[in-house]
Amino acid sequence: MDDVLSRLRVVEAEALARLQEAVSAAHIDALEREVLGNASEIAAARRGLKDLPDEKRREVGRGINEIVGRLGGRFAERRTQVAAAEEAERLRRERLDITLPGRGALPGAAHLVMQVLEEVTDIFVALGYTVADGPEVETAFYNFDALNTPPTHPARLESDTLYVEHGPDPEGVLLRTQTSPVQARYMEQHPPPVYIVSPGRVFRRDTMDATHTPVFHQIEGLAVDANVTFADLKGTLAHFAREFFGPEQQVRFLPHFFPFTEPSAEMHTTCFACGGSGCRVCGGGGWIELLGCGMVDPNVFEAVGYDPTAVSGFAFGVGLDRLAMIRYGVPELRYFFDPDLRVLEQFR
Ligand code: 2NL
Repeated sequence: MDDVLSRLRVVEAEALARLQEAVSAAHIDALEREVLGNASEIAAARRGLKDLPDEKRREVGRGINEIVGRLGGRFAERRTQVAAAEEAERLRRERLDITLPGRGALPGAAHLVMQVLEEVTDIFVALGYTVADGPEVETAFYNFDALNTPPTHPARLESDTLYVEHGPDPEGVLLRTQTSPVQARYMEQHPPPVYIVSPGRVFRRDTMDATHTPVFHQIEGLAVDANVTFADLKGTLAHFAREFFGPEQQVRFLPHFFPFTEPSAEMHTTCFACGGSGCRVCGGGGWIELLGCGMVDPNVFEAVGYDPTAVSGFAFGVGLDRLAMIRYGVPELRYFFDPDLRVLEQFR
């Protein structure tokens, strides 16, 4: 019966050799079932013990136990090794090289119209003006009535103004067509003196073409104080033209009409491209129309609760999209509303 144990030692040696080759927990489990499970030679030898004489049974039994004990130890050892190797492999596979430079977001930039908006705002802030803000959805009162624009004025037609369905009056609520309502609200809330600019988005019912978009941007300014004169208007707006286009700028004022100012004027400035001799930028005339302006109509002061005999003021409005087009030679207003990076990237 010695041959039982010598056979099992061969089984043990083979099992240990194959255990060395096992490279996964699954391999080891399968090998363990094969070598130590119910169908194994070792299990069969155990079952055969009962047929051996006492003396022999003890000897072979001890031998089997030793073999099974050694194998158990080696299986446990190998399991630890394989688990460590699997963990090392997982760490290698999942390794992140945090020393690689990141992909980094591309630096963005303010839209060109917003750059111009801020630049113009800053020119007036430097003169002591305050920036005022207000709603884009307005009432007809602040957008028109308070600004001396009569109910019959063509600007109020549905063909020109975008109305919002809200409340009983179909023409009571609208998208502001200018930022003047901000200034009317401001005067209502603050006693004079007032020195404010109101930059922002405005809306008109225009079909889009090279020079019209239903959404555009404007900055308006308002100065109200005792004894503000047209001379103050001219000095302030000439300063603006020189700050924005350069110190050599000349300006001229041409009579015009706005409902909210009297007298009213258009301000032109000498062409920054040709200096006034005439070129493609100014259309050959040497002058560029920059803005509309005038002395605040007394009716506007009445509407906001100011005493028109105690104060006077000037106001102006500049189209910012147009200003950006002129200065940067953008041929189409529509480019400003196009997310084309070839346009936007030029103005970082
Ligand atoms: C233009 C003309 C203008 C004003 C806007 C104004 C505001 C108040 C009172 C009086 Cl609260 N006037 N704003 C005055 C004259 C012209 O804008 O062509 N804008 C693009």
